[in-house]
Amino acid sequence: QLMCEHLRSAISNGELFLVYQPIINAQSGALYAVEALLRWQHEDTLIPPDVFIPLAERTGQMQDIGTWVLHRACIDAAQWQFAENVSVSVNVSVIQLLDDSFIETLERVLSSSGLAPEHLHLEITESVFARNKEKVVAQINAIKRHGVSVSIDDFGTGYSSLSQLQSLQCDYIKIDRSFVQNPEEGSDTIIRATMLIAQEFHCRTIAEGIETEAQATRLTDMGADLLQGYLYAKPLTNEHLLRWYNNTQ
Ligand code: G
Ligand code: G
Ligand code: MN
Ligand code: NA
Repeated sequence: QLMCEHLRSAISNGELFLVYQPIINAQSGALYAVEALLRWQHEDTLIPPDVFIPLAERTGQMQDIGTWVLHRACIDAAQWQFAENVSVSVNVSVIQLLDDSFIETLERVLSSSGLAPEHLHLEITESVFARNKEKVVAQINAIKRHGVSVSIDDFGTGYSSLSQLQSLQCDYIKIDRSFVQNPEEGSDTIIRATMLIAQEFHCRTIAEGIETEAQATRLTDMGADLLQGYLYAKPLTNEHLLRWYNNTQ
């Protein structure tokens, strides 16, 4: 309860900030996009998003926080000058996605930041399809009409059936790090099946949680288009992202 009240003042107290994790082209090694990840610095404690995002969702704070994230990420991305054509990928909670004002918020954020819509990707976890499927598909279509791309996050861990994917028209499928980091035969099968699904629906694939060269090679050989993980970079502040770019690219 106390934490819930503290979270209510986190935006106005300037306690929220974003870090950015590079997403790399598997073939060229070039920076392709960055994923924005939210952090909450409350007094001396850095509270992880797995803790406060569910709290925000339960206590009616997710819309405000989600709008803050979208706005901050688009403003930062619009000002990046270290590379052209680098997109920002923002996680969107199902609470935001199902909100009737979400598309208006998206339009407002795009126009006030000046970010080109093709440089914004929205990450939606696969489990959203367990909820109000028609509404989810309608919202995704509206997002795409605005020229913004859609990624399905944590793929393989949720509830999508193939028929749901068909009505969905996503641009990217993110292969969950549990499959990337688990070299058992079962995860190989799931990754191969995911590659076939992606090909069939014209989605590009992003392998998450790449920590070793062996994982990078395995996923690239299996057909991953893009790679993300500690091997390339941990999530970085905006300032450190620029430094990382200058040192590595
Ligand atoms: O960055 P980290 O690995 O600690 O993130 C943990 C979880 O929190 C991930 O599932 C990630 O998708 C989620 N998360 C991080 N930032 C955001 C955000 O801005 N919005 C939403 N909805 N989820 C986020
Ligand atoms: O659910 P989502 O994919 O949005 O969550 C991304 C989370 O994964 C972030 O919290 C990020 O910090 C974490 N992450 C990113 N790269 C790696 C990695 O290489 N290894 C591990 N263990 N976690 C990672
Ligand atoms: Mn994500
Ligand atoms: Na994920």
